[in-house]
Amino acid sequence: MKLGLVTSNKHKLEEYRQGLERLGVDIELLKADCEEIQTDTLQKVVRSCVEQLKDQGYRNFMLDDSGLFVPSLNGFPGVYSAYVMETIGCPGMLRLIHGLDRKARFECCIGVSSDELGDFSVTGVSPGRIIYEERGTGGFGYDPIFVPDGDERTFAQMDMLSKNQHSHRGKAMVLLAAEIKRRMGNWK
Ligand code: ITT
Repeated sequence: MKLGLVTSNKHKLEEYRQGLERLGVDIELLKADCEEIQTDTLQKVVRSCVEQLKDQGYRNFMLDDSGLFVPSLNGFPGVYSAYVMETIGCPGMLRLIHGLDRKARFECCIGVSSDELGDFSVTGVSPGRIIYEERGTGGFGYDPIFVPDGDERTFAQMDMLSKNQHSHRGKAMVLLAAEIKRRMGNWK
């Protein structure tokens, strides 16, 4: 099965290829644009993008919207994670959380629109904490400051296979594979 991945982020493309190709899903980059609406959940952003792309005539594609949610900041940056990364980055996040509880979670909502499978979305969550300084050089975005529960390494200190085993995106891919199987009956 082939799905186009709509993203401007080459790291996401690599993570999806690593996670999904061994499950029999071929991922190719699909260059398309949707306007990310300002709303309160990743799921609403994803639904809106899927609809916009379908209106533009695209078919058989997937995309994700992801974010870092910090309960002691009332869930911020959450749906504003891209803006916060562009403006203050990891150093700014470390300043924002200074003196507060460091519990955090990453969420990844994947939206799919497929002739064979129909339209659906799945959401993966990775609970963890924000550490005190940046560690590691791998990955992207908030990876150097986030340690998932059950590990001592940041995502930026993991290879892609380990990140996919712990991450919000990796967990969303497991749910995606289960949903594909459910919708296709005989799909391995
Ligand atoms: P798209 O073109 O796919 O939207 P993006 O990088 O803008 O690429 P998101 O909107 O999903 O992706 O991500 C919102 C922010 O959260 C952005 O600053 C990312 O760098 C960050 N982010 C998303 N996934 C992440 C991950 O796995 N590890 C670290 N940071 C991540």
